[in-house]
Amino acid sequence: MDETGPLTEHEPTRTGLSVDALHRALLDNLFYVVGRFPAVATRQDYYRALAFTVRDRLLHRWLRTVQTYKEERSRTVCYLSAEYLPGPQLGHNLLALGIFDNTREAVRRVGLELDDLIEEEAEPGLGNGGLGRLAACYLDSLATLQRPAIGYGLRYEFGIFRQRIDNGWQVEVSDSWLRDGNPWELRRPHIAFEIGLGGHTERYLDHHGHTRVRWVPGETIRGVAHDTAIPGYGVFNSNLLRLWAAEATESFDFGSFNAGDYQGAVRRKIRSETISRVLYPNDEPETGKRLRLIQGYLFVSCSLQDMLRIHLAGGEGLDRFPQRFVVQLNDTHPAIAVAELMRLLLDKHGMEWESAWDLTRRTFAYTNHTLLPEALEKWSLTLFEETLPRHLEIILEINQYFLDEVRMRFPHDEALTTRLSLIDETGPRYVRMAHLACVGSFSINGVARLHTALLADTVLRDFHTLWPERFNNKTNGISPRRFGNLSNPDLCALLSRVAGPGWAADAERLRLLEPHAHRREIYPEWRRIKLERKRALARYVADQTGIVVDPESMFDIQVKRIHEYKRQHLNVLHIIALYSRIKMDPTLDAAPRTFVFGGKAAPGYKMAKLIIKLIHSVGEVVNRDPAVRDRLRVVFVPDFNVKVAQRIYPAADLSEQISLAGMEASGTGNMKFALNGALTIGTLDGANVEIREEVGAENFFLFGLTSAEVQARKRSGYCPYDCYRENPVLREAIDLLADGLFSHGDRALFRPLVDHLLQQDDYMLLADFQSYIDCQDRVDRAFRDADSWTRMSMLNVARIGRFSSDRVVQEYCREIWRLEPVTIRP
Ligand code: CBF
Repeated sequence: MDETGPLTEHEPTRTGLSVDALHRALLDNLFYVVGRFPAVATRQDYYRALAFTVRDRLLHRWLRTVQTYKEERSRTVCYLSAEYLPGPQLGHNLLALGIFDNTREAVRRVGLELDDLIEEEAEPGLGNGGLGRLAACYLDSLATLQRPAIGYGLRYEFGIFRQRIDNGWQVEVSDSWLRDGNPWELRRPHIAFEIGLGGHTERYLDHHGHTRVRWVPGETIRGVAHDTAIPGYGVFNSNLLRLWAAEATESFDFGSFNAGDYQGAVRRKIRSETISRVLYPNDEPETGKRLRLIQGYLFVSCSLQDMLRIHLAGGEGLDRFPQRFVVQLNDTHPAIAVAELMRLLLDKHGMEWESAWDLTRRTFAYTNHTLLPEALEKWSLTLFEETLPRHLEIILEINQYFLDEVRMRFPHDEALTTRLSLIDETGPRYVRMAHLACVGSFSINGVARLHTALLADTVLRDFHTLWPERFNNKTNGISPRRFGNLSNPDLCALLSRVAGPGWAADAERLRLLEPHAHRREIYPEWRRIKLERKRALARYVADQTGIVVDPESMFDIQVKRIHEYKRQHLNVLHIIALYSRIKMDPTLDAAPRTFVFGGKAAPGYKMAKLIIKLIHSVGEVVNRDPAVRDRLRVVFVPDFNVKVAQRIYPAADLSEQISLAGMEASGTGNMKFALNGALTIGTLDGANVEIREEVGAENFFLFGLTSAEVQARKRSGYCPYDCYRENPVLREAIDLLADGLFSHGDRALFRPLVDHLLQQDDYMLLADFQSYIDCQDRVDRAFRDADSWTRMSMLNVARIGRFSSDRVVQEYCREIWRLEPVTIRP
């Protein structure tokens, strides 16, 4: 598929795609950029040289793309996201450029294997989980669909912590992903903006005699752009991910230096740079985190200033800004953008309030990603006032106009006004960022049909009453390139052979596999590929944990953030129940299973950390017990991230999507597993509902309460202890835990967990327990019928195309962004 001829004048080393060109560029870069020569170069040196080789080719495309977008005055979407989890770049970029095979060959010429170089890459962990990964999938799809887009975010020096396991406990280790440098990015010192912090505001009269406001910040910091090219798959378009790093405006304070205060001379620099130093873990209380507020403000302000710069350089007036740019707020983290755009328009560009507000409201669209009340950001008014005094003034003014409008429409409902207010005044005063995002946006969307419906019915109910027309749903999707082609090349080759090529750029074509799902002659190969991936995972698990697992057993996998609502501990209760069943009846006819877990717990989230300990403790007992030897294994794969995920999804037989209905906004792991042929056991939560509709109820293992039933049970006074009392299997499982079987007799270790389940059980594990156990029995029977399982697996793959991020991005483009494709010619 690639050119392989000799290097010609038409094919320069910096852009040529042939094996010769790539080989020569690799050696050139090794010498001239990395500064090493083959005799001493390490794999890391070669990885870097290869990354520079690929980057040259990307830059070539990116420059052409920028030129074309500029000439055509293309409308651009700017995706504002505090998190991105792009995963390793090398493999992905080779795939996009269509030079995987040629590069493999070029690397072989220097005596190395491409896969080993791909392994060398450090992963940019600039996100906590689903939300950041989703942003990365959307950037991939935007470029592939040839839509002009810029992803804006923060260049954290330390990403999400690396997870080590020590005696079954999670230990957080800092993630210095930039230690060896980042060959994919370009630092752009000429694209830098200042932001203010603190200080006070002043009123003055402008030359028209109008009162204006000037913000006199207490300090200023610079954000400097770091750009990474995001190539589309199989097209020439290459978009941009622009991340801001905080720097000091003055690197050195000569006053302090001359006065002999050498530390003081650099203190401000150090403090400024701290701002983009580290990604905050989620699932922790927001209140009081000044640094996090500043982080959000830094990237939002720099991004908006950058957009305005680009727009004005195009020669059009500010009134045309909403025609040229649309800005998507990825959750509430960047919601301060609403106030910041107002500030820039009012205070810097001299606009009047009405025009500025009209322009702002036509610019922003907001995606909500959670129903968890604790994840809906709010900031204390005092903190806001100290940090962003001008923004607080603007927010209060927006609020005044907004609440006046509400009162006009609902004159006798002061309670409604109080609920809708941007300021929470029920106790100490807070700014409600989700409300700011709603008021400032022309579109508000959830990320799965159920989630959007629940948003409109619960968390954002009053906004829905006010503006039903602004609400819409965009069910999440995943990149078939990253989670298909890259993760599971053998399966993808089979898919292309059987269903035909082209599905990677048009996932609906996976449907063409459907008629083949009944052809038994394909089954052995389908199973062989799965077994190969399971073997590879088994090797990895043995290497990471020392635990040997049987690739022929059912791989039952739950990988995601550890959170009570995701209910990893429900999975554990099933393991305990199964364990004790086998102990009681060694002849029990059940398929051998390997339970695989993976995921990080927020460092301050004690219960989630205890769940990790629980998984390890149960694993320790089960894995050691000769009575269940070869029948059950429990493993926890440490440090779950995109790289590890790419190993895990292809190896799964069963995908655990078992959150309490109504809690998971969408989930995207569910889609990645299904694309790789795993069957799902799940509740009617998030996108599971739609996945089940697509793949067919008969190819999905459903259990548990619906979200309506959950609400009804809670209303009628849910008593978990009743479930415990009435169900002997459940009682036995919980008692074993409480009595210390899995904690060397220590009855205190899991006490908080047991107490919480028996007394409170917010996430209703006990209510769903029996239904889960019964469903797992159905899974067991189904798995033992290998042909039927294979057919179900194939049907899952054939019908999962709707969950491609390309489909979602097309919907965003059509229904929110009004964005057309722009073809870039080579
Ligand atoms: O929408 C993407 C994902 O976002 C989350 O991870 C989030 O951080 N709010 C949700 O928890 C997921 O359900 C969702 O798929």
